[in-house]
Amino acid sequence: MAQVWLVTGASRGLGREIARAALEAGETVVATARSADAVRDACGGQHDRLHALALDITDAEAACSVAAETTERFGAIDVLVNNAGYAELGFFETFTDAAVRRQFEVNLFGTMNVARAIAPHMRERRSGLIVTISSFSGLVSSGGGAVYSASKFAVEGWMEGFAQELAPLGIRSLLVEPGMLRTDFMDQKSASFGSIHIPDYAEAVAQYRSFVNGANGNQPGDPKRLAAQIVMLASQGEVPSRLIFGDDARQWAGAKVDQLRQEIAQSAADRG
Ligand code: NJP
Repeated sequence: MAQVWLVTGASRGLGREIARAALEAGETVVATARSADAVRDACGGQHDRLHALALDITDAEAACSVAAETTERFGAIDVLVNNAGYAELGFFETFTDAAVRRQFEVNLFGTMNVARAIAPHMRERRSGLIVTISSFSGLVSSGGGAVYSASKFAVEGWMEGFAQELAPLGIRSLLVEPGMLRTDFMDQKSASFGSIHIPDYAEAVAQYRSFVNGANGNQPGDPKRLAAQIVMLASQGEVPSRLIFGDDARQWAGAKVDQLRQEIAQSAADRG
């Protein structure tokens, strides 16, 4: 029997590919983004198993309405893909407080809003899968990515614990850490950049901006491949707790683990 998927951020990028891949696999897909029309256009027009709804994930009430509408219409939500997100790119001190808060409002609190709206329906049925699109930047941070990483580290910490709370109730969780994917993520359509000019950082910021401009559209990761892998994993009884997607993500994550091991050993040695 077809499963019911609910995907956030399905108007573009990875969310669109996940919605399309789930449709191709025969599932019923409730695909959302801030404009339902944009979602419909992105995911294949008038497909009879596609239901496009407007959802700004920062609106907790709207998330509850989408969850209620979906369960009333289809009886269940089998798979939630908490995918919507964006990046504030640049050096920390070049961001206003409002920009940093906006980053958390979407990537952390928005993602929590959707999980909070849907988890009760999954708990009631003692069944469901929550796929959370985090990032390699949720495991590793670097200059220029401090604010985005802070929001994704928070997603990792929240979901790593929440997954353990859900597991005894029959709800499975998958945290996904993609490397750099060819989507709109680094484009001005999606990304925001620090607006405060600080001469001490000017040269480094200029270099960072030119890295982002060069990388935009040339990222190594194929969102279609990741989408196919997520749909395949969701069809299995057991899902891993993490999917680290792409050679780049696996290298960065591995280097972080090596560095932590060295620091743990050094800390033990320093204790004497
Ligand atoms: O980005 P993009 P991706 N409420 O810009 C939606 C993570 N990630 O597909 O603007 C509801 O093509 C937006 O919809 P709208 C990344 O952090 C990426 O790459 O309303 N939706 C659009 O559909 C994010 O969590 C890379 O039309 C909101 C979508 O989000 C996920 O992958 C690497 C919204 C963004 O599409 C998907 O990003 C990585 C809101 N308030 C992790 N704000 C990468 N691409 O390199 C935005 O490690 N959206």
